[in-house]
Amino acid sequence: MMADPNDPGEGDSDASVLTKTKPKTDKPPLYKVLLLNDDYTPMEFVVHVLERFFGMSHAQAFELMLTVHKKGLAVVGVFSFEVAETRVAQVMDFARRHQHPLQCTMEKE
Ligand code: TYC
Repeated sequence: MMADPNDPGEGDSDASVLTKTKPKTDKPPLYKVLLLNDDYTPMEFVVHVLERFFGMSHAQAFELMLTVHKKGLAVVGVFSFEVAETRVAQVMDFARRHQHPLQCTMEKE
């Protein structure tokens, strides 16, 4: 016997599917974009990356580059998932095209 195509079956009326209520006020998750130090990427290149992809002034970019150089890493900014993912991809692609080993990653806040 063929199933009646108009019969919703259990799919639409399954009492075992629990309804989860999610408050609309939940803030979207934020992601930190981190820049990592290495021994080879030129300082001026890192400064340029920070100006170009993160809209920093030369002074801000230079200061953050020095923080990464001295401490090993630093948070460049905090963004939505999509923006963080795009910035990381832009930095990694730009570094790769210039054959620098610069690493940029993201992590959930
Ligand atoms: N340590 C690098 C140098 O001495 C400079 C550098 C800074 C590299 C920050 C990466 O994220 C970085 N040339």
